[in-house]
Amino acid sequence: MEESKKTLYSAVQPTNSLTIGNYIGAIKNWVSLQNDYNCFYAIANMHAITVRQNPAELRKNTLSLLALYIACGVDPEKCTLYIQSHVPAHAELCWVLNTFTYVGEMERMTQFKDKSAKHADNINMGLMDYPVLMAADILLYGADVVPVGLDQRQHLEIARDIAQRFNNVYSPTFTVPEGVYMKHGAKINDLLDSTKKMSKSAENVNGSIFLSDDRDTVLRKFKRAVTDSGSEIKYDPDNKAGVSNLLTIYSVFAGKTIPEAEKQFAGVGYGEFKLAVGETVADKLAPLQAEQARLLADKAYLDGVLKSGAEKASYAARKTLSKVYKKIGFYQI
Ligand code: ATP
Ligand code: LTN
Repeated sequence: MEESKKTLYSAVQPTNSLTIGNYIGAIKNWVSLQNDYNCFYAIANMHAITVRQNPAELRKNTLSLLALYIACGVDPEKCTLYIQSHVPAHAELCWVLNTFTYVGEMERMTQFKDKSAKHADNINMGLMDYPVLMAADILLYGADVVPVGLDQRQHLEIARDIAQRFNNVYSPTFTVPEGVYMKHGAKINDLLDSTKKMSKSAENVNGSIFLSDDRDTVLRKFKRAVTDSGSEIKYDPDNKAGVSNLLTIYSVFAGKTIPEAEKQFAGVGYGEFKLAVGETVADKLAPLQAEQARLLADKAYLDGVLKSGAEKASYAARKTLSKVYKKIGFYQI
């Protein structure tokens, strides 16, 4: 761990299988940033239980997600990879930060409103407190930057507000984090409804490409993807949302810029274009899936990564928490 490097924090919830939206909006950037920052990448299982989970599935998804991080190129030698619940300081700081957060502002959070509508039978306190736990995650490690998809921007803003509020009441304690959003790809949309973000818990699985999808499934889903009534393959998110979404996906998976992709598909029909996007994505997913499976077969290795990750994370988190406890007047022995 080099002291001169800035700190980066991010996490994904171990719910369902990840989509290419999660990959493009989050994990892919983690890999490119890991050499320049002191990185903490967590598996947010405490966030996951804000929506009811099947215990066996949650356990399985947790290890799968770790294997996926590594298969995608996140290097456990360079980064701290750990499970959120292995570091109790997250829950402890969350409690303190709760007293710096207003009920009204939590009720106004878009994700809370969306998830409350979707899970009307279980609008629990954790769902409402989700952004405060996320603030605790970030602030515990003094993160300077947080790479996430655009859907998390509101949560990041609240984390900044909470940090500033605390710093103003006491003295500078928390680093105020910056969100890092990609120019293209921070919001990959549903293949069947370009107004919605692609989500791993979408009702219609045909709108999402899962990283675990096999080749035929990938090709079939792209074949059905919505385009528009025109015929030109041009990046124009306002007027050609479906085509622009496919161009973004293609450019990321093919390692090309959007103008390069536009040039390549000039004069090509939508059918052929969608097949090319599907094939490019499927070609990239196959080795990733194979590597994930290889890693999952080596549980001792994965457990070792988690153990050392939890130790490193706990050490950093404890330091912040003890500073906070001192400032707020908790008697320490
Ligand atoms: P869920 O549907 O279960 O709420 P999700 O697909 O939104 O899950 P998260 O675990 O909430 O996934 O998000 C993990 C990361 O992926 C976050 O950084 C989030 O911003 C990013 N992300 C999620 N969906 C997209 C998307 N469609 N486009 C770009 N980034 C995304
Ligand atoms: N809420 C995030 C996952 C998450 C996270 C974090 C992201 C939990 N804690 C801290 C960045 C920083 C999501 O993507 N749904």
